[in-house]
Amino acid sequence: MKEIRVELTRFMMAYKFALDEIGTKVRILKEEFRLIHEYNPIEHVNTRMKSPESILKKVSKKNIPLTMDAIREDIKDIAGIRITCSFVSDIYLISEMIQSQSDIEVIEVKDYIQYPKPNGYQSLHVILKIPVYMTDRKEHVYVEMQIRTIAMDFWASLEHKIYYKYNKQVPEHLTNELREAAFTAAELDRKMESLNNEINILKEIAHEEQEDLALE
Ligand code: 0O2
Repeated sequence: MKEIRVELTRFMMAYKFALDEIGTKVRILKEEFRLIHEYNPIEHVNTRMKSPESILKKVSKKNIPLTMDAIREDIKDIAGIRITCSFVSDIYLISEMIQSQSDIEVIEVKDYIQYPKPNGYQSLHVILKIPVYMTDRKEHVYVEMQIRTIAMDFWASLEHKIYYKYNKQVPEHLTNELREAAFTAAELDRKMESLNNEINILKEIAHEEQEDLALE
C-alpha cells in the first residue's frame, strides 16, 4: 500500500515540477522581453493540474486502461499552462520562442485561431514534452500549453460557464449567438492589433525625429 502511495505521489509530483519548469521559462521570456523591448506581450499566466476525478473521467470516456503507464501516455493535459497575450501576433511569438527551446519536444500543435472550433472557440494549443530531473531518474512529462488573447479568454471563460449552466443542452439560438460573439471577439483582436501597429509606427517616427533634432 505504501509503495502505491509513493508511486502515485511521485506520478503527480512530476507534473507539478513540469509546470514549475514551463512557468519559469515563460517568466524569463516575459521579464527579458520587458527589459530588452520595453514591451510585455504576456498579460497573465495560469497553471493548473487536472484533478484525480477529472483524470478518471477522461480515462473512462476514452477507454484508457487504468494503469499509470497508460494514463501517463494517453492523457496529455494533466499539467496545463494558459498564457494570455495582448495581441494575436504575440501568441505566435511566444509559442515559437517556447517551441524552439532545445530541451522541449513539441508533440502536437492545434491552431484553433486559424481554424476555430465549430462553436467559435479560439486558442493555440501546444502539447509539449518537458524533461524533469528527479532524484534517481529523468522523466519526460507532457504539458498542455494554451495561448490566447484576453478576448479569446473572456469568450472561453463565459462559454464554459454558460455550457455548464445549461447542463450541456445548449439551445441552438444560444450556440449561434455564442459563435457570433466569438467572431466579435476576433474582430476586436484584429482592431486592437491594428491600432497597436499604427501607434508603434507613430512612436517610431517621433523617435527618429527626436534623434534628428539631437544631431542638429
Ligand atoms: P479543462 O477543465 O480546461 O482541463 P483531449 O480531450 O484533451 O484529449 P481535445 O478535446 O481535442 O482532446 O482537446 P483540445 O481541443 O485540445 O481541448 C482541450 C482543452 O481546451 C479543454 O480542456 C479546455 O480547456 C479547452 N477547450 C477546448 N474546447 C473548448 C471550448 O469549446 N470551450 C472552452 N471554454 N474551452 C475549450 P478540458 O479538459 O475540456 O477542460
